[in-house]
Amino acid sequence: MTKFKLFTACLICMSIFYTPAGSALIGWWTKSNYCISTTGPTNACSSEFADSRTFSGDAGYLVTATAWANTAGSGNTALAGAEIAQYSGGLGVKNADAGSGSSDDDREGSTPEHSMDNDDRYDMILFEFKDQAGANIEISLEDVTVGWYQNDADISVLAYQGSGAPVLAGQNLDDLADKNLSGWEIVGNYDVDYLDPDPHYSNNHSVPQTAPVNPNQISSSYWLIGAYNSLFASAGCDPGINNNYYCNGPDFAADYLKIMDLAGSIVDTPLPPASVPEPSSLLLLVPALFITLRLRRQRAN
Ligand SMILES: [Ca+2]
Ligand SMILES: [Ca+2]
Ligand SMILES: [Ca+2]
Ligand SMILES: [Ca+2]
Repeated sequence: MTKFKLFTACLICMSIFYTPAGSALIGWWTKSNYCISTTGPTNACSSEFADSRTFSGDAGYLVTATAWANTAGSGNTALAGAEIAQYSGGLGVKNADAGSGSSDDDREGSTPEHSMDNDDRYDMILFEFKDQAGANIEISLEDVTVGWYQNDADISVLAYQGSGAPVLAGQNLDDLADKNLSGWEIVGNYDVDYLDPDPHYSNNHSVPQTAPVNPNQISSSYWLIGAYNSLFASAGCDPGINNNYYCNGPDFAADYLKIMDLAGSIVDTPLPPASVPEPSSLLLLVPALFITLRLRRQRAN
């Protein structure tokens, strides 16, 4: 066997034993036929408000959704859990300040504030991604689809980069914008309705609208998506999206929307070492095989 043939054989050997880890685009749908379970007041995958909802995605991957809003404290500066509802157009939020008092979130929980909105409070949904066995998996989020909105559909997206699991209860809303304080990184603010040909801001819109997000391919098991919040505007507008209402604050064009689909790539994970040799180990084998061949030749001579 010549050195060239031996080297070729080693390359073939490496190609057999080492398969580069890849990524696959996975979709999750927050629709009733993908709903697996709920917790809270209702245990049905229906439109009632619940504490959490878990959905299946492609290949059995899971996502659990919980709702949050800045309803804690006298100044509504900190986050508290909210109820999450499921509609044909996607997920909505009813926060804890729903009521008709002067300090309440008026209309919250009824149309259009049965949705995730930024009228009076900032509604948000936390998405936690897991594999089929329930272990966390890291996702690079790529698309967010809104299945229903009224008025406007702008979102703020954050990804958790801290250690352990994030604690949102009592988290100061201002601190969320500071990665050093909260562990949350601002991924960006997106105008989901930017392709909608219907410009009427007061109408209901039920044609799904999808926005590409996360151009820097940040990955996390925990994603926080909220109705647009100017606190997170330091990331700026998404380049190429031109909407006069987008960055002028939510008051002029408040956002009322339901999240229907998410799509993202699963971040590469190392292959099992027991059955698949590390590439570095294979590279070490190459000189070893040359030495073995040379010793055999010397003995033969
Ligand atoms: Ca709401
Ligand atoms: Ca509201
Ligand atoms: Ca918009
Ligand atoms: Ca808006």
